[in-house]
Amino acid sequence: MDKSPLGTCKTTHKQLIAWVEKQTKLCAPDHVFWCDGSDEEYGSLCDLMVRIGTLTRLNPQKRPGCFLARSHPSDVARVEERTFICSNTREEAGPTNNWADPAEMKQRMVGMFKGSMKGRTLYVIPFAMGPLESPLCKIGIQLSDSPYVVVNMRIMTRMGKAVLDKLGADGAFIPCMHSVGAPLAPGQTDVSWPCQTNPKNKYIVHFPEEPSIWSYGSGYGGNALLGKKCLALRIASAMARKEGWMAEHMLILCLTSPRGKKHYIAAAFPSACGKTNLAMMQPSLPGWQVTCVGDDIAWIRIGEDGRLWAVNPESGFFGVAPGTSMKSNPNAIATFAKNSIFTNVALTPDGDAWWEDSGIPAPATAIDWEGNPWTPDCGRKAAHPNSRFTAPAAQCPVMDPEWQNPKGVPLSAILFGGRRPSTIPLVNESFDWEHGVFMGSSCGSETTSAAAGQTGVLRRDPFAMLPFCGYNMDDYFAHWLSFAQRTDRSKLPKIYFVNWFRKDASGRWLWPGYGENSRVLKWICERVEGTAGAQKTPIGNLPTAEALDMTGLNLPSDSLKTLTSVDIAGWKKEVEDVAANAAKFGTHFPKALSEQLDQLGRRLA
Ligand code: SAT
Ligand code: MN
Repeated sequence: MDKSPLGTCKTTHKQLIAWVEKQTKLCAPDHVFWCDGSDEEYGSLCDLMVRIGTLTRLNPQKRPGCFLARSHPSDVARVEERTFICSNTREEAGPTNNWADPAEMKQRMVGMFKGSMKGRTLYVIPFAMGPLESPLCKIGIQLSDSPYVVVNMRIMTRMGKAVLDKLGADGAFIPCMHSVGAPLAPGQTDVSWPCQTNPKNKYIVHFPEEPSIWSYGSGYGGNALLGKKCLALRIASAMARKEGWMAEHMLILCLTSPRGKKHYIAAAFPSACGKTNLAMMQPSLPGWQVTCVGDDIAWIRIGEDGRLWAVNPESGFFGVAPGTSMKSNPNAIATFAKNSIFTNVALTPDGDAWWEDSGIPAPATAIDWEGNPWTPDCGRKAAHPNSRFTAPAAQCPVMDPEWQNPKGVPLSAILFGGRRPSTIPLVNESFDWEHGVFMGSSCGSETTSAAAGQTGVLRRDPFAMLPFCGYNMDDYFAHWLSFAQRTDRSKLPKIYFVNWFRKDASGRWLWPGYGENSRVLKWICERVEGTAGAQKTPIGNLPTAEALDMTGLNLPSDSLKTLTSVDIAGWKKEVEDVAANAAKFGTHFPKALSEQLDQLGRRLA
């Protein structure tokens, strides 16, 4: 067999070449393919995957350039119990991360990767997180035996030749190892979605000290597209702490008023809580406009002017399909109309993608996400609840003109939120930075299908970073608090807690959400400008009845009252729950946050 490298990409980077050679010996693939990131390469890899059954081409009349992938039924979400932060000590990983001794884990990983790519091709994927000219840009090289990963990385990151060019002969890169863990014996026929089917054999491992990433056994989403959660959040958060910036699980949007005034807002919500919908929302308020900078990750640093500036390190969207409709997110619908990859959605008889709550009536028959015949009355979902679209950001009709600005965009406000059916008001403004950091630290949400495990139970997810913080969460809180000393605090964005998911006693939504959330964003921007009214309450500043623009929305006045008042009894319980959760943190949980909790308790008494 000819084992000379495939692909056209060239590098003079000796250390990179040596590393690829070393890992090739370890993984023993049949071929090595250096990815250049070109259209041709993308197209031929998609063709290859159509031939081997990994992808199904969707009807080009309906969805040009689009494909459907069906994963193995055991490989549908991130696996948090199998995710490890291997810092030098357990203490550095902190009480909320799985820790393993780095030397032992490295040895185990080397053992698992030995021969893991037999019968397959090892793809060398050079990728950049952040615009290449940005001071925050980080380069990774992912080695993967999954062509599905290559084409998804091409959409989600800046990938290929330009990255090797930027790296030059001696630039720094973060090594990212990935194998689906399914070597082929000679003559063995492949399956359409190779992976390790036993969850115990999956490993998503981070070595923040090196730094490096080793992911084994899964081909799905955040487990396998290593630029995203692994590099841009877990590894980056650890780097950011050392270097004085922040890597956050946040969307970034710009709200423009009818008079043309712009405010950039970053918002942290746990996975599958509507970040993508908010990031590219179509405001219901006439004349107001939302433009999108990013939908999942924000890298934030202090600019020369003392303000916080945010960059989206990604270049695509990996969004949840079910629930995405013309009503919930018309701009996403336009974004994935072409050149997109759908994973674990249903296939209609006319060759299109379909999912629950798409606003499109269910087809009379379909092929479900597992590849089985499906009818609307069969009692099963056609699409997996965590089925996804991968779509290029550049195709979003409302991308902000500054979305690739290497400097980023200046933040006026930061939002935290989650799915909270009771107690938490529609919007709550923090009194100051420390109170805002406390809000972020007590963030909680009902669990969703984005992670394996039970859904619909309240889980505290501080800053929506619990699964994504690459170091001790106590130190992470302290890092956030430190920004009040790192810059002039009057330059810091104002912090808010929002909740679109409040329900009444009979379980009905109290707030219509989606485009109507622009009313809340408008109030926030007017607060930043100092023109909107608020009432000071024990929990924070809430909008007064007149301050929220409710024109054109027929919301029962009872609902508005519930959404904007303080449920004292509920909040007392909330304080107890937050206190119980704070007790789970470690020995260096910042005193400033315990004080915030005490003060809140006293204000409610
Ligand atoms: O981590 S994924 O990229 O699979 C999606 C998410 O959980 O936000
Ligand atoms: Mn996310």
